[in-house]
Amino acid sequence: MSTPVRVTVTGAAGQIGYALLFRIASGQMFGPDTPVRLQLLEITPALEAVEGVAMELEDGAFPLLAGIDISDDAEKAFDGANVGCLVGAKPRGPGMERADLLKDNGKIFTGQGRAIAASAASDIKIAVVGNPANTNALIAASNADGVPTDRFTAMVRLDENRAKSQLAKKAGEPVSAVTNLAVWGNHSPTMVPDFDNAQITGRPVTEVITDKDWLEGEFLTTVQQRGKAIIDARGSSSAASAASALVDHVANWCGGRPTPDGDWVSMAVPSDGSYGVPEGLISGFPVTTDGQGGYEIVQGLELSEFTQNKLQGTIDELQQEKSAVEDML
Ligand code: NAX
Repeated sequence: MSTPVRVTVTGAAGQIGYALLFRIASGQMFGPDTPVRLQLLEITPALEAVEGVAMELEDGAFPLLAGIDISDDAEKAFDGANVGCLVGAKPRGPGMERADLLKDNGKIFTGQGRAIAASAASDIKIAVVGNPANTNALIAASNADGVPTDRFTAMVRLDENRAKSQLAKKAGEPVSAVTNLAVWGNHSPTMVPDFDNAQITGRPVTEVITDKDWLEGEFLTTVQQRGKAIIDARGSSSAASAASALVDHVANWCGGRPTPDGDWVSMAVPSDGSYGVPEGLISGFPVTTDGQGGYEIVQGLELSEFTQNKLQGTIDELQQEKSAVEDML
């Protein structure tokens, strides 16, 4: 057996944590031959709850689970970590403005950025889920002196998976037939699922689904509003699907499951200026991954005027979020 991958999961006692940890322990994130050590970070009042989750993990008797550490101290939780899943964040409370949420959660990510720089392994890779995910990733990256910025990513994979499943349903095809689906921009209702470049059974989506009004209307709004629809139906926010998307994100990036040839996946990564996204913003892009920690933004895609306009809207939002937290960068 190889050396265990050390995975820090923040917000480990939360809903997503509960759906995520068992998937990691069972080998779905890093493959069936890679042991994992889980390093769980929670706030002090949630430590007892996280102890309970750890007991259940033990009771799973997972052959790949090499150990579990629990802490409310970020430096300890990131000690020697190879991968960080930054899930923990405060939910938006009643009457709370988005700007307040940005500031409140921003403070969490300045501290965790510093802790990552201080104690994580030199190959650390970070996937941020806690909202507002893109801007939180930017804050963490800005506070992690000495850690290359391209190690900080945010999750838009749930949006990709949601978009794929809507297209598959409409086309009457299995979801595996939908490929090359990028989600551009922010993980928020301004996100842009790119049907211009996506394919179904190897053909352009726009050839298979000729109902342009549906693509530009219902499809887009269903994907953008899916989180709210789930809260309305379930009474709490998406958790298992978010955990599943995070498994996909990390597995493709550094868990030994590279992007298949000719396909791409969506990750929010620091922009290099591609497609007019200002350099440094952490934005959803189509990327190819090697499964070993490398990724590249796919170049040369053509965007329709419709998609280009939507992309500008989500970029504007990312820039506004960045301005609101400028003092934390
Ligand atoms: P929960 O409220 O169930 O869990 C959050 C956990 O984070 C709690 O246990 C809390 O104690 C912990 N926490 C708070 N501050 C912390 C800190 N400083 N250090 C460590 N832990 C801390 O929320 P859950 O449903 O698990 O969602 C977690 C985050 O994911 C939320 O911000 C949510 O908005 C976000 N989401 C992001 C998605 C994405 O696609 N990027 C989709 C799903 C989800 O909505």
